Amino acid sequence: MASLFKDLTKLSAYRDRRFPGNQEEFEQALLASTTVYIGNMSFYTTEEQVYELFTRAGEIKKIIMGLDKNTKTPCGFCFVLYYSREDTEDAVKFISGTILDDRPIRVDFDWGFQEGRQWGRGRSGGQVRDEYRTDYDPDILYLFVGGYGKLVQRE
Ligand code: GTA
Repeated sequence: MASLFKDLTKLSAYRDRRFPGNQEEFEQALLASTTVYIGNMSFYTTEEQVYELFTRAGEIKKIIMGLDKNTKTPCGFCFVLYYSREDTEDAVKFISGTILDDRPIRVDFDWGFQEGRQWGRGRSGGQVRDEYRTDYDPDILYLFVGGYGKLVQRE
């Protein structure tokens, strides 16, 4: 099947500042990659739930849950590694925007998983984006400790 993702501008709006290469190498990695990033997940979504949804796009090689680097608990993102590029593109095309645990998830091409990328990079341990969040999320209780937004999801 011909790729629908030849236009680089449609590949991903995200640029990983820690990618070890230039912009061209980053774009080439995105075009060839069989890894997707999933964002806007509930902190309570399990690896089994991710498997059940993402296996609809194709056979999964590995799932890596994103974890808060301090608490070592899920913090709202994960990586899914497929065997084939076609399945990777199908995950972005058909699964992005669907609801998982009451949240519309975002599926993005990723340049490839490396050890260390499973940890949130925010100063409070979770994701950077959560520290800038101003909108109210009924599933999340905001506590402000030491000037940085610390997020705790309600039981
Ligand atoms: N493929 O969209 C993504 C994506 N995101 C958002 C994170 N990852 C992603 N991968 C893909 N697509 O491995 C990956 C990261 C890492 C892991 C955790 O998830 O590569 P993180 O979310 O904690 O940290 O990553 P990241 O990605 O470094 O943060 P982000 O959002 O890009 O922030 C970059 C810079 O912008 C920072 O300097 C931050 O201070 C600033 N920033 C971010 N959001 C805002 C905002 N709302 N307002 C102002 N500045 C902001």
